Amino acid sequence: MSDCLFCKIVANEIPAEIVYETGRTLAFRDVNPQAPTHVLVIPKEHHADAAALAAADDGLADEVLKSAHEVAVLDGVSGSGYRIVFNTGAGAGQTVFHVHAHVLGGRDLGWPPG
Ligand code: DGP
Repeated sequence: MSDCLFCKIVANEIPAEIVYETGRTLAFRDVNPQAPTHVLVIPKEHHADAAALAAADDGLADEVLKSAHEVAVLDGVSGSGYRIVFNTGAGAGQTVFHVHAHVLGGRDLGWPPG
């Protein structure tokens, strides 16, 4: 999508600190980190939110989840515990409508989240 921020990151039109990539996914550091590890994992293909990604039903959601875990391993937080969050819909705080998993770790993570 031409007006999508994260599609522009996939297309290399906007810079990002990329930490992991597969054929169909990309992981890059959040510009406004909320934890020592705060990485966004996206499918390169545009889907607006987690519901749309799930509906695609072609294994892409699995690949995003596997990439999120791989990011936690690469960043050294898989042993201490980490959180994978999909804000889904404006009411849940989603501001960029290209589905993304937040991978958060490296500090104590409270529950419930705000
Ligand atoms: P959400 O609120 O769940 O839609 O999260 C969107 C996240 O995207 C937010 O944590 C900040 C991050 N973000 C917004 N613009 C950019 C950008 O241009 N580059 C990067 N790396 N992250 C961005």
